[in-house]
Amino acid sequence: MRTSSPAPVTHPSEAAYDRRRLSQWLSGRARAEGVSRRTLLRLLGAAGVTGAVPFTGAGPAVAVTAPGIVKPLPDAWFTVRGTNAETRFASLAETGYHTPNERFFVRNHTATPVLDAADWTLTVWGDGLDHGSVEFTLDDLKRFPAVTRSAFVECAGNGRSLFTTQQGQSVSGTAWTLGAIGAARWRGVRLADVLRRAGLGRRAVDVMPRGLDAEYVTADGTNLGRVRRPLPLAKALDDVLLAYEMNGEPLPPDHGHPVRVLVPSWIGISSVKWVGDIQVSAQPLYSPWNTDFYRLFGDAHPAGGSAPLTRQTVKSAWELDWNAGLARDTTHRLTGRSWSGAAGVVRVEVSTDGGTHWQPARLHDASRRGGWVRWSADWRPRSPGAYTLAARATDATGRTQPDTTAHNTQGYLFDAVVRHPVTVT
Ligand SMILES: Nc1nc2c(c(=O)[nH]1)N[C@H]1C(S)=C(S)[C@@H](COP(=O)(O)O)O[C@H]1N2
Ligand SMILES: [Mo]
Repeated sequence: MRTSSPAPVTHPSEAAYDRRRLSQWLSGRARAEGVSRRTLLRLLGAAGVTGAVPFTGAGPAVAVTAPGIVKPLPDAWFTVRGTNAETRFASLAETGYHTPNERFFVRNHTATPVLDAADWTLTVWGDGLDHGSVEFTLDDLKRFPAVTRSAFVECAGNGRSLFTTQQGQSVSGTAWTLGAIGAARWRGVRLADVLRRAGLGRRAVDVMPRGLDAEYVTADGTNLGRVRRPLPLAKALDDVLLAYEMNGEPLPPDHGHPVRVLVPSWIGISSVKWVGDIQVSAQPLYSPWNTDFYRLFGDAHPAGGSAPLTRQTVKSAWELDWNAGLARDTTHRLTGRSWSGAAGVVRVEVSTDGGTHWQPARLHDASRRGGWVRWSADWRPRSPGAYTLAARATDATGRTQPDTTAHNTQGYLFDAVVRHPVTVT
């Protein structure tokens, strides 16, 4: 037997309690007067929490944190926006089709709860079941056939700031540019299989997953309860997963550990993280997330709002910083990505003169619903000055990005062609 210095002894239940206590701190349910945030984050790391998300980047050593996000947020990869972290789209040029877990954007209403998979259970309940509620552990879920699916998760508010910067309109909500999206390989089980095992009844119409993160209190002090949003049964039985792996790793804390809902092609709020229970109802269900939020309100929309939002729109983004500098008389291979929630992207056109002339971009991925397409175009600018790049995608349903998006007060589903400024020197 090899000798080594003795490992520190920690009783397992003590370690579990410490993780739970730290997670309570993360979600604002613990008092820590006199202890710095840095200290507590270090404790989280020591408890094996950030260890699940190894920091392997070429980014700078300085990692920023956002309130309640566990993983490091290096400035080269993220812009912190309140409790959220936006991926810098330009930095995706260094990544392949799938977005590495450590670079994936985070949208948290409150804070990441650090949950122990061994303690976690999923309760399926409600009057849409034939025989009362049923509880599943993670091991129970893993006994169902596993399914792997590649899909993007995109916030409904992705691109929101462009309503203001490009259209001069005011909107409420997090001022994302275009980086509130990432694509990953998700592995898990079909929600349909779990619902059927739980005794799904013929009268069920809606299914509402709910997160285990803290209750969400709005800026004006209204407690909306835990994050939850109903799904129509037809969608729940179609292609929805209960995912426990992301890009081949257990789900990281910030992305829903141990289990999240994954609703391909639909707005991000549908993909409830840290799911703890799912209500199966014989009556339609409502929550703030399908009534006051995630409908289109404003002059261009029905009084009282549109129907609840489901699929994402079509968008394109350049893998370039805003106001990037490019040398003249040099051929630049410019790259970007386009995607749509309705169908795969089949055509991308690009312009280097603000949309006067267009040429087709080369597409580097197959057109696939729920995924994006990487593209490139070569450009050799001849004279210095300010230029406006633009990219316009069309999906297999024929939907093309318009020049402007009709305003809605909460700035959802921006789909207009984005005018991206660059400077040639
Ligand atoms: N429980 C819970 N689930 C959630 C959220 C949340 O705050 N709590 N945010 C939602 C929103 S608005 C989006 S856009 C996606 C973001 O997923 P990500 O943080 O893994 O990128 O998660 C959704 N699921
Ligand atoms: Mo979102």
